[in-house]
Amino acid sequence: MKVYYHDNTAEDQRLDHDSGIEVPAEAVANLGVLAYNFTGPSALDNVDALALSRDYKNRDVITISPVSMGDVYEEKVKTFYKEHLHEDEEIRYIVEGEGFFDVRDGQDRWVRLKMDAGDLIILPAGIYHRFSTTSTNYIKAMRLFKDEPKWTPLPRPCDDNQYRVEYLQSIKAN
Ligand code: KMT
Ligand code: NI
Repeated sequence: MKVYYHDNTAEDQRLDHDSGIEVPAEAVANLGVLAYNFTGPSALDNVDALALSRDYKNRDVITISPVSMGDVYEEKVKTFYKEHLHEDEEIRYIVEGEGFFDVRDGQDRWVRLKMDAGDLIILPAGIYHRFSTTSTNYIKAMRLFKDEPKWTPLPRPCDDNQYRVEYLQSIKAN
Protein backbone atom coordinates (compact mmCIF):
# COMPACT_ATOMS: atom_id res chain seq x y z
CA MET A 1 0.00 0.00 0.00
CA LYS A 2 1.26 3.43 -0.88
CA VAL A 3 -0.30 6.49 0.74
CA TYR A 4 0.07 10.02 -0.57
CA TYR A 5 -1.78 13.28 -1.09
CA HIS A 6 -3.82 13.43 -4.27
CA ASP A 7 -2.53 16.09 -6.67
CA ASN A 8 -6.06 17.51 -7.06
CA THR A 9 -5.88 17.66 -10.83
CA ALA A 10 -9.08 16.72 -12.60
CA GLU A 11 -7.87 14.44 -15.37
CA ASP A 12 -8.75 10.74 -15.60
CA GLN A 13 -9.60 9.46 -12.09
CA ARG A 14 -7.85 6.17 -12.85
CA LEU A 15 -4.40 7.79 -13.08
CA ASP A 16 -2.19 7.81 -9.96
CA HIS A 17 -2.60 11.54 -9.21
CA ASP A 18 0.47 11.31 -6.99
CA SER A 19 1.43 14.73 -5.60
CA GLY A 20 4.80 13.29 -4.56
CA ILE A 21 3.99 13.95 -0.90
CA GLU A 22 3.67 10.73 1.07
CA VAL A 23 1.42 10.44 4.10
CA PRO A 24 3.04 8.62 7.04
CA ALA A 25 1.31 5.60 8.57
CA GLU A 26 0.79 7.48 11.82
CA ALA A 27 -1.19 10.23 10.06
CA VAL A 28 -3.37 7.57 8.42
CA ALA A 29 -3.98 5.93 11.81
CA ASN A 30 -4.91 9.33 13.27
CA LEU A 31 -7.79 9.50 10.78
CA GLY A 32 -9.15 6.30 12.30
CA VAL A 33 -8.20 4.33 9.19
CA LEU A 34 -6.75 0.87 9.89
CA ALA A 35 -4.47 -0.68 7.28
CA TYR A 36 -3.09 -4.22 7.15
CA ASN A 37 -1.31 -6.46 4.69
CA PHE A 38 -2.06 -10.15 4.69
CA THR A 39 -0.23 -12.31 2.18
CA GLY A 40 1.16 -15.83 2.04
CA PRO A 41 -0.35 -19.09 3.21
CA SER A 42 -1.91 -17.62 6.39
CA ALA A 43 -3.50 -14.61 4.66
CA LEU A 44 -7.07 -15.86 4.84
CA ASP A 45 -6.62 -17.02 8.43
CA ASN A 46 -5.57 -13.48 9.28
CA VAL A 47 -8.62 -12.05 7.54
CA ASP A 48 -10.84 -14.54 9.40
CA ALA A 49 -9.32 -13.60 12.76
CA LEU A 50 -9.85 -9.90 12.10
CA ALA A 51 -13.43 -10.51 10.98
CA LEU A 52 -14.10 -12.57 14.11
CA SER A 53 -12.61 -9.96 16.42
CA ARG A 54 -14.87 -7.22 14.97
CA ASP A 55 -17.96 -9.38 14.67
CA TYR A 56 -18.04 -9.37 10.88
CA LYS A 57 -19.93 -12.53 10.08
CA ASN A 58 -20.60 -12.10 6.39
CA ARG A 59 -18.56 -11.42 3.30
CA ASP A 60 -18.74 -11.39 -0.44
CA VAL A 61 -16.26 -10.95 -3.26
CA ILE A 62 -16.75 -8.36 -5.97
CA THR A 63 -14.82 -8.14 -9.23
CA ILE A 64 -14.83 -4.71 -10.79
CA SER A 65 -13.74 -4.81 -14.40
CA PRO A 66 -15.17 -4.36 -17.89
CA VAL A 67 -15.09 -8.15 -18.32
CA SER A 68 -17.10 -8.90 -15.17
CA MET A 69 -19.45 -5.93 -15.40
CA GLY A 70 -19.82 -5.27 -19.10
CA ASP A 71 -21.60 -2.10 -20.12
CA VAL A 72 -22.24 -0.87 -16.59
CA TYR A 73 -18.53 -0.81 -15.68
CA GLU A 74 -17.90 2.81 -16.67
CA GLU A 75 -21.03 3.93 -14.85
CA LYS A 76 -19.98 2.04 -11.68
CA VAL A 77 -16.51 3.56 -11.79
CA LYS A 78 -18.07 7.03 -11.75
CA THR A 79 -20.50 6.11 -8.98
CA PHE A 80 -17.82 4.69 -6.67
CA TYR A 81 -15.87 7.94 -7.11
CA LYS A 82 -18.61 10.18 -5.73
CA GLU A 83 -17.67 11.44 -2.30
CA HIS A 84 -19.79 9.83 0.44
CA LEU A 85 -19.84 8.32 3.91
CA HIS A 86 -21.40 5.28 5.56
CA GLU A 87 -22.92 4.72 8.97
CA ASP A 88 -20.80 1.57 9.34
CA GLU A 89 -17.18 0.69 8.79
CA GLU A 90 -16.13 -0.12 5.24
CA ILE A 91 -13.81 -3.12 5.20
CA ARG A 92 -12.14 -4.24 2.00
CA TYR A 93 -9.51 -6.92 1.41
CA ILE A 94 -7.87 -6.83 -1.99
CA VAL A 95 -7.64 -10.31 -3.48
CA GLU A 96 -6.30 -9.39 -6.91
CA GLY A 97 -5.58 -6.27 -8.90
CA GLU A 98 -5.41 -2.77 -7.47
CA GLY A 99 -7.51 0.25 -6.61
CA PHE A 100 -7.56 3.67 -4.96
CA PHE A 101 -9.35 4.55 -1.75
CA ASP A 102 -9.36 8.30 -1.18
CA VAL A 103 -10.19 9.61 2.28
CA ARG A 104 -10.47 13.19 3.51
CA ASP A 105 -8.00 14.23 6.18
CA GLY A 106 -8.64 16.70 9.03
CA GLN A 107 -7.91 19.60 6.68
CA ASP A 108 -10.19 18.25 3.97
CA ARG A 109 -7.32 17.13 1.73
CA TRP A 110 -7.62 13.91 -0.26
CA VAL A 111 -5.35 11.19 1.06
CA ARG A 112 -4.99 8.47 -1.55
CA LEU A 113 -4.37 4.86 -0.50
CA LYS A 114 -3.16 2.82 -3.43
CA MET A 115 -4.13 -0.73 -2.57
CA ASP A 116 -2.63 -3.91 -3.99
CA ALA A 117 -3.36 -7.60 -3.52
CA GLY A 118 -3.05 -8.50 0.17
CA ASP A 119 -3.93 -5.03 1.45
CA LEU A 120 -6.85 -4.71 3.83
CA ILE A 121 -8.43 -1.44 4.88
CA ILE A 122 -10.97 -0.47 7.50
CA LEU A 123 -12.54 2.94 7.00
CA PRO A 124 -14.37 4.24 10.07
CA ALA A 125 -18.05 5.14 9.94
CA GLY A 126 -18.51 8.81 9.11
CA ILE A 127 -15.32 9.41 7.11
CA TYR A 128 -15.81 11.04 3.71
CA HIS A 129 -14.26 8.84 1.02
CA ARG A 130 -14.45 7.55 -2.54
CA PHE A 131 -13.08 4.64 -4.56
CA SER A 132 -11.60 4.22 -8.02
CA THR A 133 -10.16 1.49 -10.11
CA THR A 134 -6.71 2.22 -11.58
CA SER A 135 -5.73 2.31 -15.23
CA THR A 136 -5.50 -1.51 -15.13
CA ASN A 137 -9.30 -1.53 -14.79
CA TYR A 138 -9.26 -4.63 -12.60
CA ILE A 139 -9.81 -5.29 -8.92
CA LYS A 140 -11.16 -8.27 -7.03
CA ALA A 141 -12.02 -7.40 -3.44
CA MET A 142 -13.59 -9.09 -0.45
CA ARG A 143 -16.21 -7.00 1.33
CA LEU A 144 -16.76 -7.86 4.98
CA PHE A 145 -19.98 -6.91 6.69
CA LYS A 146 -22.18 -7.42 9.70
CA ASP A 147 -25.60 -9.07 9.63
CA GLU A 148 -27.38 -5.94 8.54
CA PRO A 149 -24.82 -3.59 7.06
CA LYS A 150 -25.64 0.11 6.86
CA TRP A 151 -24.02 0.31 3.49
CA THR A 152 -26.02 3.07 1.88
CA PRO A 153 -23.63 5.70 0.56
CA LEU A 154 -24.67 9.09 1.93
CA PRO A 155 -23.37 11.72 -0.47
CA ARG A 156 -21.49 14.73 0.82
CA PRO A 157 -22.65 17.04 2.27
CA CYS A 158 -24.23 15.25 5.22
CA ASP A 159 -22.35 17.06 7.98
CA ASP A 160 -25.22 16.85 10.46
CA ASN A 161 -25.30 13.05 10.26
CA GLN A 162 -24.78 11.58 13.73
CA TYR A 163 -21.99 9.27 12.52
CA ARG A 164 -20.22 12.19 10.87
CA VAL A 165 -20.41 14.24 14.05
CA GLU A 166 -19.13 11.33 16.13
CA TYR A 167 -16.33 10.62 13.66
CA LEU A 168 -15.12 14.23 13.83
CA GLN A 169 -15.18 14.05 17.63
CA SER A 170 -13.14 10.86 17.54
CA ILE A 171 -10.31 12.34 15.47
CA LYS A 172 -10.20 15.64 17.35
CA ALA A 173 -8.09 14.12 20.11
CA ASN A 174 -5.24 13.59 17.64
C1 KMT B 1 -17.26 0.94 -2.32
O1 KMT B 1 -17.94 0.87 -1.30
O2 KMT B 1 -16.96 2.00 -2.85
C2 KMT B 1 -16.82 -0.27 -2.91
O3 KMT B 1 -17.25 -1.29 -2.47
C3 KMT B 1 -15.88 -0.19 -4.00
C4 KMT B 1 -15.48 -1.51 -4.44
S1 KMT B 1 -14.54 -2.44 -3.29
C5 KMT B 1 -12.95 -2.40 -3.95
NI1 NI C 1 -17.97 3.75 0.60
